[in-house]
Amino acid sequence: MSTLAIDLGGTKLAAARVDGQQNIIARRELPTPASKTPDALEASLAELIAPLVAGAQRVAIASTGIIQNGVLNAINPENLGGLARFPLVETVARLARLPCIAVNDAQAAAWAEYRSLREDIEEMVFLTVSTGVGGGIISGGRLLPGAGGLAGHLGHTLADPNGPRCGCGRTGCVEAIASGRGIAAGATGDLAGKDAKSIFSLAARGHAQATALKQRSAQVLARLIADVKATTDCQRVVIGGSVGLSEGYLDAVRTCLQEEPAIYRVPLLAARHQHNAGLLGAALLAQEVIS
Ligand code: ADP
Ligand code: BMX
Ligand code: ZN
Repeated sequence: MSTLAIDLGGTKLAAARVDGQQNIIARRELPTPASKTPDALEASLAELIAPLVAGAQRVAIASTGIIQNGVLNAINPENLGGLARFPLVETVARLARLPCIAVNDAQAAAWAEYRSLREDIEEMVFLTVSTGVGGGIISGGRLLPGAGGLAGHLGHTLADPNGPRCGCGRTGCVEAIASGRGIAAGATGDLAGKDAKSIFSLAARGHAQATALKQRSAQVLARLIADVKATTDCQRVVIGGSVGLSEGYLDAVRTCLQEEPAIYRVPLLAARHQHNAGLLGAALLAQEVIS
C-alpha cells in the first residue's frame, strides 16, 4: 500500500510517495503561494501532486494551522499570506480522487519522531522552528490533538509581554520572535527585508545584528522548552523545521537551556527524519485510519 503524503507549510509545499515500510519513494517541493485566495493554494496543490498520485491508495496531509473536521483554520493567517480558512481534505480528496486525512504539521511530525525513538519513553514534545513555531505533544505514549486541534500550539505562548505583535492577535508570542518570520521581522538596517536563511548565513560570517537575531530566537526557544518541561515533564524535546535544523541552532538552544535551573532542563534531539517528519507522521497516521 502506498500513501501520497503532503506537507503544507507557510513557506513550502512538499509531497512524497511513501510505501508501506515508511520509505520515501519520490518527493517534490513547491513554494507555498503567498495569496489570500484559496484558489491559488488549490492550484499549487494540484500541480504538486499531479506527478505522484498514480498508484497511491490514500492521501495523508500534515498542514500548518489548526485542523478540525478536515478544514485548515490558521491561528496566524499571516503565515499563509493572509489565508485564514481552507477546506483542505475536501479539496485534496477531490483533486486526487482518493480517501484523505489531514493533521496539524507539528502534531504529525511529533508522531513520526516519537515512533522512531529507540528508547522506552512515553513523554515527548516536538517543536518546529520554521515559518512559524509549532509543536506536538506525546503524553502517555499518545499524540494529544486537544478538544479542537489546538494542543501543542506552543509558538503562541508568551515570550515577552513587550515583544512584537503576533499574527494570532496576541502580543509577544514565541512565534513572533523566534520563528523564521519573526527573525526576519526583527531585522533592521542592512538586514531589513532579508529572510531568516540569509540572516543565519550572515550570522555564520560574524555579522553582529544577524548573530543577535539568531541568539534571541535560540534564547526564546530555550525558555519555551523550560516551560514545556515544567508543564509536561517530558523526557525528550525533538527539534525540527528549517530554522531548528540549521547549522549550530540546536547547540545555541542547548547552551541557553543550561542557564535554566536543572529541573527545567531536558535532553534535546534534532529530528531524526529531518525535513520529512511531517510527511512520514501523516503517512503513519493515515495507515492507522484508512486501510
Ligand atoms: P515550512 O514552514 O513551510 O514548513 P521550513 O521548515 O523550510 O518551511 O521553514 C521556512 C523558514 O525557514 C523560512 O523563514 C526560511 O527563511 C527559514 N530557513 C530555511 N533554511 C534556513 C537555514 N538554513 N537557516 C535558517 N533559516 C532557514
Ligand atoms: C503556526 C500555526 C501552527 C503551525 C506552526 C508551524 C498557522 C497557519 N500555523 O503557529 O498551526 O503548526 O505555525 O507551521 O496558524 P509552519 O508553517 O512553520 O510549518
Ligand atoms: Zn501568537
